This record gives sequence, structure tokens and C-alpha cells, in this order.
Amino acid sequence: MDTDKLLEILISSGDYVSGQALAQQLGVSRQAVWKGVGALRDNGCEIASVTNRGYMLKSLPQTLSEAAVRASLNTGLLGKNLIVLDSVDSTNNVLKRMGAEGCPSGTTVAAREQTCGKGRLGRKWESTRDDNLYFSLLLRPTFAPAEASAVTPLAGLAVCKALREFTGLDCRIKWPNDIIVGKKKLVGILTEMSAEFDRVEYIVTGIGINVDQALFPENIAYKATSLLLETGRHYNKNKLLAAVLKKLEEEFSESGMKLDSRVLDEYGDLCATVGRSVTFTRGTRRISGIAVGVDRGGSLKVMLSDGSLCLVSAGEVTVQGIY
Ligand code: BT5
Repeated sequence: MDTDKLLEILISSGDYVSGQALAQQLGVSRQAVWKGVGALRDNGCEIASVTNRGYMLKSLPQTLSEAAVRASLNTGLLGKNLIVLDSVDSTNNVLKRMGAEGCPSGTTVAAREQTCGKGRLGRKWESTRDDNLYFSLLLRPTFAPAEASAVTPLAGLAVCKALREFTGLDCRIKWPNDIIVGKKKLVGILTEMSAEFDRVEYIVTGIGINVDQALFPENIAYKATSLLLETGRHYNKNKLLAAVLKKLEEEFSESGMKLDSRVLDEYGDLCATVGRSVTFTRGTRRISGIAVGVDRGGSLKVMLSDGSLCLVSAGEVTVQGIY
């Protein structure tokens, strides 16, 4: 019994649908429909049933499901090919495997849990079941590999704007790949690429958004937060994912995947790193300065005490006052 298909029919009807009609459309028995309705209820759907009228969906589940994301999704490319899985090692890994097999641009993979969620440089991303959003999107851009450095800042800007609109929270970007609230991390972004010398085969951008997690492991509790901890509210992950995908698509298409002056202005306004003292490493030296902005290549512009500008493109930057 395909419960996602059953949910799709109930969503698109918006009214009571008889058990008979559902059984016919799904090509299963009425008994199987009844079981499917039970499974959807177990997953958090509120479904009314009335004798002689059938079943009607009253509210969508909190847990991630393909049909529930699709019901709110209003994009042209991102998530048109959407796959929601139960448990994966990492949505980035799943999508890279699919990318190597030729899946189309815009393919999006989300999961209810990750057993090996990845951060940058071999670090771990905590990914407990059903608490948060874990998803990745694949792009097949026509630009050269060197221009891929725009993807993480554009994704960061889009996610930050989407979360501000969706929740009203004062979310900020911590360069290069975090969204924070106050001094704590709400979102992490990991972009990976498969490319030849002058051609990008595909880019996979993975995004983890802490939604409903109330407790974090001790080693990150001081620096991690969630929408629940910040607002006291439970946000619907299906609707949130649809809203974030929409904003990502808008940002990617309006910018032409370039960090032009409009993007850099908006990024600068929302970037918590800009205007702060930062410290970074060059070779064996630790260097300090004030972050003054981000350049067209996505590098952080840091002004040193002698007034000179330094571009920081990778590695760890410590920002004073934030974790
Ligand atoms: C990141 O790395 O912030 C990138 C995280 C990307 C996660 C998404 S989830 C979907 C997709 N699939 C994946 O496997 N990954 C992507 P980095 O800047 O290296 O930060 C990692 C550090 O953040 C860890 O070392 C911890 O200190 C901290 N951390 C781990 N889990 C966290 C969480 N859930 N919330 C906040 N901080 C966390």
C-alpha cells in the first residue's frame, strides 16, 4: 500500500473521499485503504472518517513525508524530483551516488534521520530522528568549477531569508556556512562538487536545519540551538522544507548563481561576521583583524591593523563573541 499516494489523493481532494473511490484509484482493497489510513494516522496525520462519506484529511503530519512536502511546494526545478527517505548515512552521500548515475538537476533528497551526517573537514553533523530537517539538492550548472564558490553563500542567504520570513526570528549568517540565532548555530551547510578541470559535473549542497531538537549532546549544547528552543513553537517540517526550497530557487535564479552587488549587499546586512574582530590562520601565523565584507568570490574581506585588506577563502575563522 503506497501511503504517500493515498495522502496525495486526500490532500488534493480537500473533502471526504469514499473508501471505494480510494480503493479504485490505488488499485487495492478497501481493507488495504483502511490499513493505509491507520498508517498515516500513526505518522501524525489527522484523518476524519464518517460512515457513507469516507475519509477526509484534517491536518498534515509533523514528520517528513514526500506527499506533505509536495502539497506545499511551489517551485519550477528544485524538489520537482523529490525523494524523502527514512534513514540514510548522509543525504549528501545519497545524492552524490544519484548524481554519478545521472539524476536531473534540481533533484532533492531529504531524510528523517542520518546515521553519518557530515560537517566540513570530516566533522560530524548530529542528525537525530524526526527532530530536524536534513536535505540536499543537486545542481548541474554550466559555470566553471572556480565559480562554484558562490553556491554556499547564495544558499546561506536564501536559507537565512526563508527562516526569517517563516519564523520571524532574527537569524544571521556566520560566514562561511552557518546560520545562527544570537550566538548559537541553527543551520549548517555543506557543499560538495564533482568536476573535471573546466567543467562541473554536479554540485551537491546539503543543509541541516535544527527544528524540534530540545536537547543537544553535551559537546555542542553550548553552541547549538533549534527553532523550538528559540521560539517555543513546533514548526511543520514539510511546510518549512517547501518554503526553504522556494527561497533557494528564487535566490539561485535571480542571482544567476553570481555574487553580484545586490547579493553582496543583502549578505553583508545579514552577516553576523561582518563588523566583528576575527582571527584566522595563514601558514603557521595567527592573524587578527576586522571582517568588513564578502567579495565576489565568496571570500571574507578582513582589514588588518595596518589598514591593509586580506582575503580569507577557507579554513577556520574564529569570530569574537560567537562560538
Ligand atoms: C557544517 O559543518 O555546519 C555543515 C553541516 C551540514 C549538514 C547537512 S545535513 C544534510 C546534509 N547531509 C550531510 O551529511 N550533511 C549535510 P561544520 O561547519 O564543519 O560544522 C560542524 C560542527 O557543528 C560540528 O563539529 C559540531 O561542533 C557542530 N554541530 C554538529 N551537529 C550540529 C547540530 N545539529 N546543530 C548545531 N551544531 C552542530
